[in-house]
Amino acid sequence: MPKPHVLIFPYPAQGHILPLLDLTHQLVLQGLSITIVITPKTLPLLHRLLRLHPVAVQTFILPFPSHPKIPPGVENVRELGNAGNYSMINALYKLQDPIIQWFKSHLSPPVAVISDFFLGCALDVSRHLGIPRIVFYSSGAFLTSVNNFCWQNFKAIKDQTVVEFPDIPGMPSFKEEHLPSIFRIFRESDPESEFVKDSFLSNTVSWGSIFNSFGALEGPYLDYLRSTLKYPRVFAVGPLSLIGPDKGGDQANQDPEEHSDLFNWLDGCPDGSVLYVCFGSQKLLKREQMEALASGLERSETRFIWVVKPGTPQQVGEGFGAVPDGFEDRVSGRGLVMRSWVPQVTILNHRAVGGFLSHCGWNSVLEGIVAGVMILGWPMEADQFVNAKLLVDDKGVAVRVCEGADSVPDPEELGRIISKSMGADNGEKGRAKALRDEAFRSVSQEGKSWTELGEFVEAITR
Ligand code: BUP
Repeated sequence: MPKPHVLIFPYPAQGHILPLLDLTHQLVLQGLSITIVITPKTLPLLHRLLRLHPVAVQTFILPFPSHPKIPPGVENVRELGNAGNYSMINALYKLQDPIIQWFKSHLSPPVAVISDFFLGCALDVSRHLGIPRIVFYSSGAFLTSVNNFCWQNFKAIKDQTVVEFPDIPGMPSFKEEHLPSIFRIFRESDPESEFVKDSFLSNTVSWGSIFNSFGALEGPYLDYLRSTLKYPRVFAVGPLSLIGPDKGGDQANQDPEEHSDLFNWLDGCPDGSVLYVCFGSQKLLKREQMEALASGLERSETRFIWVVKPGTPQQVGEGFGAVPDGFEDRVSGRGLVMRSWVPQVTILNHRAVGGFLSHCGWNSVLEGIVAGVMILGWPMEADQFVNAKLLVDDKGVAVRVCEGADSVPDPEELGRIISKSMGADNGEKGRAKALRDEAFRSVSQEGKSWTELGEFVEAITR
């Protein structure tokens, strides 16, 4: 008998795709055959998965559809910035016709489609084809609860400066500027916005939902979604990096020799003494922020690794990512500035790392949790304020050090917070370790994430 066939439709942002590939790997191990819809420039991200599963995973490569706001040759969000999400969602909607034609001519067509939560348009495809659509959330249930409420009540909350969530048990209120950016842009009456709103609302009426999260992290919010979505089929199967092909996401592509200096240095540091500083793959700090952070790190007298991504020539010209002159000499021996892509997961799991100063992107959040390190949060945009609220106010595994994409922290205060939280055996550190243990328990054979993954596979192949 042929294996049940599932279609996967990812969104072209690295943070969305990598966890979906981790999930795909598991679905193959559980007996499914997979086709991934992909555009040419995104294909390289799939190479490792295709090497591991040359037969069970196929690709359906489609040319990236033209869009007036997306320059030719651009096929991912990184090159467009967060503001490009609307155009990207709109452009990808045009892929539905070739998908429908492909499905109709397939000898063993898919029994279900799993698509990213930014691609609600896949609901139209699935209805047309008479198969279930499952929403894949590379993010969490806390964020989704906030998002769903905002999209469903956008008229009522349109002019509010503080938004309350009376229906969501335990949910704190949010300042308007801390709502997810994808929703906030919507209120600026972009002509593409109606379509994006419909796309997000499609998620609330799809057949089922899969979250890269786990019960011990977001139990009440997962339950809330089970009780409010049209269909209560909500499966929390994370952290997916722990069940992905190499238990560490993209790290397998790294050459261990490439960062030998960094790891030699870490090997010589005492346990838990190093702060790892990284703001994700997209954000570059402006000159004033770089100066304040450098000064804060210097004053903290704490060991650190600071990842500073190289900017474009224009960004460099404008001072983005500029490490202050003399800084590296002054902190020599105590701190490292890294100007290349580093193996974040491996660093976070080194025994010498005791804290993570992060922008609170969901992948970084989960990687920090899995490593059991306390997070020092500086949320800047997108979903990061919401994620930080979950970590700081709900779970107590993080400390907030600054907020906002343009904010410049007070160096003295920053240094004091870093030094205090890294130095003390505080509650955040203990709770972070307990949450790490829960994460590992979830993906063990008796754990909830593992069980829910099995339930999902059974439900779509029944
Ligand atoms: Br920079 C950097 N090494 O040097 P988030 C990042 N990463 O492994 P973002 C490295 O990129 P979105 C580096 O481990 C994490 O998996 C890191 O994802 C990895 O933030 C990922 O945290 C960063 O979700 O993505 O990049 O802002 O906007 O999609 O959330």
